[in-house]
Amino acid sequence: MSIILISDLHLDPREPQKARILGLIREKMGKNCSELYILGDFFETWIGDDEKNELITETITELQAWRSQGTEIYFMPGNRDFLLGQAFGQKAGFLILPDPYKTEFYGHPVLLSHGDALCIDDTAYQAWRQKVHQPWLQKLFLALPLWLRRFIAQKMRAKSRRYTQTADPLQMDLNTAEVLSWLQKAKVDTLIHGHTHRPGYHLYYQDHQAFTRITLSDWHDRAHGLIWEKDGRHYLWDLE
Ligand code: LP5
Ligand code: MN
Repeated sequence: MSIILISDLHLDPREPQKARILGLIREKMGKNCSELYILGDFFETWIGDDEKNELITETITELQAWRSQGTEIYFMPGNRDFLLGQAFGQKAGFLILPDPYKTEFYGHPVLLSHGDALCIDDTAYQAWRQKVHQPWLQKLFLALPLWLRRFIAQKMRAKSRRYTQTADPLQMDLNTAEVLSWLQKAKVDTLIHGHTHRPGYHLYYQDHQAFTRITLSDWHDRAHGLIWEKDGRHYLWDLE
């Protein structure tokens, strides 16, 4: 048995084939997967649980298929789909996790996060994050008609695209001191996150203790994730 972690699929109604890859993974590895963790930015944007399109319907069907194979699904919101709520969680059959979330994989404590809250050097982003996490503003946004929400989300995406093309990549990465502080506070040695689209293992050593930060990849060109085996081995994989 194993646990699978994925993030940053950015499922988009304009690219329906991406949702189908989830089906391929299920056929290949689903039977041995007891838990599937989706660590944010599952959707390109999420403007409310009342949005309807073919991609959303297909995704619900696909996640139900995972569940009927015996996989528990956990979802943590990212910076694109933080408006995803209980209504959709219930339809899709997953549990929504807070960020960060501490759990154990076969006895090994791990901390899970989307990762954006740890990018504290990106002050423009953190200012925006603080604003859009205010409950009153979210309530106001969710009360707008769908066409207007779609329009605003498009504008936000365009602004973000312009910003990320010119901002310093180092400044947009996770801040190491903040990562270590989260890990020490949670009393765990391993952080697993997405968001930066820079997959890899980062090792740190502080106060006579080793820490690992595992970064998941996005699904820009193909499916990626992390497999955590029952015997404690874990590795990043690519689905060709
Ligand atoms: O997402 P990505 O990878 O491109 O970049 C992120 C940061 N950007 C964002 C913004 C999102 O992409 C926008 C998603 C829309 C969600 C759906 C609608 C929800 C509305 C909620 C209202 C309550 O997260 C980017 C980081 C980067 O990661 C790396 O960490 O740098 O941060 C920025 O781009 C900073 C910008 O300053 C963000 C400003 C965008 C909003 C501008 C307002 C436009 C309003 C238009 C109104 C008509
Ligand atoms: Mn993200």
